Amino acid sequence: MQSGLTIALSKGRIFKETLPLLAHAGIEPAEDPENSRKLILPTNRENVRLIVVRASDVPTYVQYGGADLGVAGKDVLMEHGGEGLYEPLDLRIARCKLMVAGRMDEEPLPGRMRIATKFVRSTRQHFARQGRQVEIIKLYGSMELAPLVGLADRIVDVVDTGNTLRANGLEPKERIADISSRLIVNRASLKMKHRAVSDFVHCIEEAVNNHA
Ligand code: PRT
Ligand code: MG
Repeated sequence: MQSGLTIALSKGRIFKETLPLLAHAGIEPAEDPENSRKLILPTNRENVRLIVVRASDVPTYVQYGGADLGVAGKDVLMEHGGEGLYEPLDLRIARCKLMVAGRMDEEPLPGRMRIATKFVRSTRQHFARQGRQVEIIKLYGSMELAPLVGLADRIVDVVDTGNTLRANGLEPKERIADISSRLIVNRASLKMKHRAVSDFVHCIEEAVNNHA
């Protein structure tokens, strides 16, 4: 893999929406990760392989050189902090919004709200910018439950259609950021494998513009 490229992706929407962009660059995975237990997927290109990791682990793999490149949501990148990463492209896929949400039948809020979220860093920044004091409760999933059982006053989560909020009697209250997925590159790979990386980035950029 000296001159080859390793690309980190997560299963699900990011994988599905990245596939057409990879196809434009002439890259097709040899197997479908949804039906495979393999974590390293060879492709039709001898010098390109994909690794399948948790969405929130993609920046970490790329930061430490476990992968040369990766695709990660801006929500995930904001939490990671972006150290050691170069972010050359907005892929405009897996779009959603980072929102503050609360109950439709919300009671008057206390002076110091409790916010349940897995997006601790973005939440802290958002409320600090507004000069509002909040207590942040870290969760790893199913945030929508927290305001229903009195664990928190509100939540911060990514929202697409809003169906999950509605199904749980919640509604969006404030928008924190528009989110899309980004191509990220390991800074050392950018230097050491400059030709391969920049050719790949240009191909993907072309694909993004064609899809627009
Ligand atoms: O599942 P895991 O814990 O490994 O990670 P993950 O949930 O972050 O991964 P994944 O694959 O679900 O999401 C990858 C990226 O897709 C995220 O980092 C976001 O940038 C982006 N994305 C786009 C979304 C959504 N849309 C989205 N709707 N990520 C999550 N959701 C969730 C949302 O929070 C809600 O619970 O999907 C649910 C349905 O959304 P609604 O609003 O359409 O009902
Ligand atoms: Mg998920």
